[in-house]
Amino acid sequence: MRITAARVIVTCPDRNFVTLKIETDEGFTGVGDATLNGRELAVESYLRDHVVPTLIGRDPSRIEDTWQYLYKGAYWRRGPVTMSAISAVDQALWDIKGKVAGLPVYQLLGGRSRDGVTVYGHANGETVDDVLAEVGKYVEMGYRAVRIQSGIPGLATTYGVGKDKLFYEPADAAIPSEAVWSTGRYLSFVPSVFQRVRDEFGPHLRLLHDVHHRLTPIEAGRLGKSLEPFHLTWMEDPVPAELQEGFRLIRQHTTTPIAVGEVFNTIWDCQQLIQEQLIDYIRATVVHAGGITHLRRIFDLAALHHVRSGSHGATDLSPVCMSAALHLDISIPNFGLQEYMRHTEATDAVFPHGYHFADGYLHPAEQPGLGVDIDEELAAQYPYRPASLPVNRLEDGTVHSW
Ligand code: EZ4
Ligand code: CO
Repeated sequence: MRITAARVIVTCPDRNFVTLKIETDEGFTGVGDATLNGRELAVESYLRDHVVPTLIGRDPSRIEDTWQYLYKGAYWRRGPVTMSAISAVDQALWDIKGKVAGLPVYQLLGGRSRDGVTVYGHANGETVDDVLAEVGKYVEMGYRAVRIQSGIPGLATTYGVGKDKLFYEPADAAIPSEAVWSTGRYLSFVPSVFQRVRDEFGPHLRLLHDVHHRLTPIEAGRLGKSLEPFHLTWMEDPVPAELQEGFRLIRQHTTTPIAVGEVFNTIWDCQQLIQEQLIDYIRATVVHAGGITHLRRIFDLAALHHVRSGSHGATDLSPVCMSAALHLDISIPNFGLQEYMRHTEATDAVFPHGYHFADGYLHPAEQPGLGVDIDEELAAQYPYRPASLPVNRLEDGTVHSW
């Protein structure tokens, strides 16, 4: 079998998505997500201008070889643009392999290790009362785990707290909007939010919180310690993670579990974090970390060191990525938790998929391959709209990290 064509499709059904579709001479097709929030067109060009011409005539069954060819052959290794592009090819080839075999991809990965993929939803609110109402809705829908984000008194807006509920989208303007951040106000307020959630929902609902890289290690240690009475499942992205050994300091100060890695794109970004057991959950996901082939390698390293998976699953990861993630989640031995921010109806219509939510779990598609496709005619009705993630500043105007 040979690859005869590959197309990069950019569409904006309520947000931008980049999708690769590969065709073969035997009629099998495969899809891969290549969306990089706020930098979509860079990946589109990388694929269209540099990758697609090398795919034509290639044997689609050679997944590992194609991965190595694209990773090593480019000379310039790693980085989110490169790795999202490689990921898209990898997903599409796994999709094709599954269709050829007549099996869902999770069967090719060793079959089920569990009955369902436990997911968490996002309960966001401007006030704690709003947050409590949102948590109630998720509990009602059957969720077993909920991420808690609240507006902070004295701050006009807070990243992670959106107006939309089930599908919050932080990329809101062509030129980045700007927000003001105060670590002091944040650190003194957050424990009171969790106190109210535990008072109302009891000890058994799994709770999470995302710090979005905004603290220093010692501040993160203080936050983790102050949240210990509320026994979170995880505290996410407490500090920027370029400095992997920085996590040692957080570890010395708190037993609150740590999750990190939604911005990681290779195993080299988390090798030390995993090998020194400085984290509990690795949040790398299929689209940004080199596809099923590379992410499985990360999860295998994690399994050796008692680290479990906790893949990113916000709305900017398309239903194609979510489909691929679920095949990995259901099959690996060290699955932890999967983020699941639902997509809008328009997005779901452009990407018909076979996975479904029931009773707090997502279940991967049972169709051969990934069990997801792109409706190209519908996609063409939603042209690209420039949208960037916002920039964060301290009260004195200093640019601060997410
Ligand atoms: O900021 O997906 O855990 N989820 C998150 C998300 C990310 C966006 C970035 O594109 O942190 O809201
Ligand atoms: Co996050």
